[in-house]
Amino acid sequence: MKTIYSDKHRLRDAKTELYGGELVAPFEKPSRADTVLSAVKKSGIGRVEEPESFSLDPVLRIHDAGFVSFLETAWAEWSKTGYSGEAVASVWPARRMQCRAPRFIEGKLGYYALAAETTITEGTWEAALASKDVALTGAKLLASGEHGVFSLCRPPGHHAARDMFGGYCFLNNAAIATQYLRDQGADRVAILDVDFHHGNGTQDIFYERDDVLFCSLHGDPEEAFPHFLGYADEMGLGAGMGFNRNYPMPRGTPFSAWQESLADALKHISQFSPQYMVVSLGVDTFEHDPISFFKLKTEDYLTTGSMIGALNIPTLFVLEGGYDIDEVGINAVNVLKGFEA
Ligand code: Q9C
Ligand code: ZN
Repeated sequence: MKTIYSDKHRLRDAKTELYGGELVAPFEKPSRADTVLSAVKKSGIGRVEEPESFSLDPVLRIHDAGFVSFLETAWAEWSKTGYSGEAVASVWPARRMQCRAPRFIEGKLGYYALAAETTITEGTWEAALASKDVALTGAKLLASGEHGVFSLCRPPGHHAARDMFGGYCFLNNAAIATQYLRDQGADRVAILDVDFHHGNGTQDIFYERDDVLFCSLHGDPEEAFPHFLGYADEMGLGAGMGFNRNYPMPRGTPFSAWQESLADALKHISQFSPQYMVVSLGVDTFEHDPISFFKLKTEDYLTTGSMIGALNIPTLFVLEGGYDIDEVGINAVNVLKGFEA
């Protein structure tokens, strides 16, 4: 299987994340991609290729134009205010307030942010653009006949909605790749999100559609980020009713239980008979992940990959989370190896 990778991910190198009331060094950092890339190279699963550059058109099929231009100019607008920290939201259009984007950057940040842990820094936009190129290049290879491709995306994407960033995400790489596959002529695409966190952005983007089935396995939003979406009763809306499936699971969930949710999601995906599957591949389900609470072990990722592979659907793997930097590479690669076996 080919891996698509760009060094431009390094341009996303924030110094701060709001965590537990402190500004800490971000969990989502450049070394994550280094670890995954070196595990890919060591495994011998296939070549590593540079992405092609795509225009903003496939981004604008998913994201709001005002949001895209906000991301493009946010750092420049923030830095000219004279603030010395990184650009960060601190005020929101909360209940019963006006939900419209004001002129000043501080207000725009609150309007377009869904959470406060994720700052915008110099280079963030360029890295996000490269990350979507990594996803789109993978999708293009899939459309031209590859059976499996790994898009080593960084920054991740599944928390980003049509007009919101946060949870370390700016552009929704998996959603952009999915829409691209639809636009290349596929009638049905399934998205399987196995990141520890609910893929709120992806769910929201496709919630009223019956051409994209979204299934997400994640920490129960009662206890886990993003807290305000990801419940089991969110099944889709209008034409999309029945095309959204959530599998929230409690603290301490081991692979034996997680695997049952995976099997159920895969059963529904198989019944949907998609031409392509996009896997939002987060490995923050790992037992030693520093910000999550599932108990998957390294060998479980092989089983996960082989269960996904058993569907025999052309599949794009898009990297999302996974923060225990010693193991994130081997765990992600184990999914790919299991898929190919
Ligand atoms: N106490 C992804 O995995 N903060 N994003 C969690 C935990 C945000 C995760 C706080 C986690 C975002 C792509
Ligand atoms: Zn995650």
